[in-house]
Amino acid sequence: MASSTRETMTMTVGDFLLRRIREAGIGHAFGVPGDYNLELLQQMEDSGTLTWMGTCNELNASYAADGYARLNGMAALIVTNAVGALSAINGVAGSYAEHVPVICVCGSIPYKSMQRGLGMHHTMADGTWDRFINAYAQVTAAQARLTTDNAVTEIDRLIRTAWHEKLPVYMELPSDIGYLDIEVPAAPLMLAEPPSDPERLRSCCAAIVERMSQAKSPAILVDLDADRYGVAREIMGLAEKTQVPVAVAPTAKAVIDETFPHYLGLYNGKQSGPHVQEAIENSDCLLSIGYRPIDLTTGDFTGSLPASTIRVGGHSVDVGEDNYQAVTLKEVLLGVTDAVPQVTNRSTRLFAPAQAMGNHADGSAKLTQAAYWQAIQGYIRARDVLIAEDGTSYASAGLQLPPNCTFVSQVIWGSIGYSVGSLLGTLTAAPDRRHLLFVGDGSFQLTAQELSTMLRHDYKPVIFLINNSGYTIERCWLGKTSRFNDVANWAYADLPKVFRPDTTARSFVVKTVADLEKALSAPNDSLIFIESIMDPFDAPTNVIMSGNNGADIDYGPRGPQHRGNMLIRPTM
Ligand SMILES: Cc1ncc(C[n+]2csc(CCOP(=O)(O)OP(=O)(O)O)c2C)c(N)n1
Ligand SMILES: [Mg+2]
Repeated sequence: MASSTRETMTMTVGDFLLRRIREAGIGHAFGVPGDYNLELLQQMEDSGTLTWMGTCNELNASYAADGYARLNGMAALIVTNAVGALSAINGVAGSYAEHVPVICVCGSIPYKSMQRGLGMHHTMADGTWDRFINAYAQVTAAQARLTTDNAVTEIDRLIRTAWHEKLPVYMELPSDIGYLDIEVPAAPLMLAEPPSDPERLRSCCAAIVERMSQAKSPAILVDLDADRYGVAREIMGLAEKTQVPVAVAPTAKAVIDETFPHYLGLYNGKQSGPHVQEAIENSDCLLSIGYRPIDLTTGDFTGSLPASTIRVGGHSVDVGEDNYQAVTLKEVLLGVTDAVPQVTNRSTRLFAPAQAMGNHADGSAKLTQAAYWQAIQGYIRARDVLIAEDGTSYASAGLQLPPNCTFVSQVIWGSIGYSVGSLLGTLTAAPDRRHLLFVGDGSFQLTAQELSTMLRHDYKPVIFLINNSGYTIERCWLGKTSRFNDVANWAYADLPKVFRPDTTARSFVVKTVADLEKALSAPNDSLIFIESIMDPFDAPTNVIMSGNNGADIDYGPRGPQHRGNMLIRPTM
């Protein structure tokens, strides 16, 4: 029987919180237990509301939650007071930068201790309790300390804020109230965009349609909000009807199907293909969706959008002097598509699709970055989930992806080690898809333990690890031969066996093209770990260029990069 919205029921604070998280479409929670959250974890285990995904540390849990949310829409992270919360804060800040809605629940010190001023462990022992919620105020969209009185309103407010803003939120659950009964709504949480203001929507769509209909060279530029607000299909519908080319920022790779006939490619200032830069920067009607330029997505500030760009955000639009509030991204796209005249005579395919990869020369030759990416291009299948780490592994952004692939990377926040934790999250969110991780030795060392959690759950990703004896991307920036860019050499491919002695994982150490081809032919019936040995000074040209430019931006004209042989330079 459908319950009216007024009906209430009795439930504990903790059970209600878990119920609401489940109703938000989240099936798992990542984190590490601690005495201040154990009672909540016990409620989770007793009720079976969520599946617990214990991780080796909270930083990895925060990355896993981020990866999970990118595929699932939202995620939950459960940590303990201060020590857990602060370990997770880097990952949560990354979720903020990258617009990923993660609900962080921190089991905190009991109210009794706050009221009596008792010194507690996991605090500064000075009777304070506000420091960590204040720290989280810097990196989340909303925060609350739950009470039996505010739990019903605050839990819903925070979950709705995360969903609506596509940003993380933080709530503290003092450990002595989680099992107290409160009256809660019987009706489930409904997450839905409020409809746009009808007049603003009409006027906004009319203004965009007018501009588009008059334009000679309209184009669309897509950033990651298109993914977070789930409007890729609507964008492609508009592009199809108007035959308008669509480029994506590096932060939105694969959000638009790369085989879509109107797909142009990645827009990254001067580092874009010339046809992409031309189509975007000289467009007389550019529609940008959630665009947020930074150094790494503008070819180091070598590109700029036309002044007349129409800027469409999640809930507002700028067209020339006019600003439209209370218009949702999806309704704007649908409204424009509906009203805009159909176009049939614009040239449809604006660039030649990539050539099929030919056979490279000598199978016994030492593996190079060029040969590596060429071989991997042939390995990618439709529906793969690719997770790309910072470093030379980010060259995976240059792969041409077949339909329905997902590309996960932390282009803006760029915290190395992210990809390994994130992979645990993507695997958990989409267990029926194939997941490929591209990571370097240096980055892997930050979060390597999470491989054990993947093996524990019998996950079967393919892990491509480049062992180039250190931080090659940093050598392109500064310190080509400096000791600070070296790392310890691990037996990476042996780790599955270390982390799970009875593992059936297939491990390969690859030194030549032929070795790599053999590893790539292994069946995907188990975790595959491919460690590729490469030269420390071998890097894709765009990684080298980006590092060289980055050094000039970071250190200026008097910087040490100008001394001889201080950084890897392109070999022309
Ligand atoms: C948490 C964090 N610490 C430091 C950095 C700086 N950093 C960016 S890339 C990188 C090196 C990556 O090395 P590796 O993963 O081995 O990649 P490759 O050698 O293939 O370039 C470092 C140290 C960072 N981005 N994040
Ligand atoms: Mg490396």
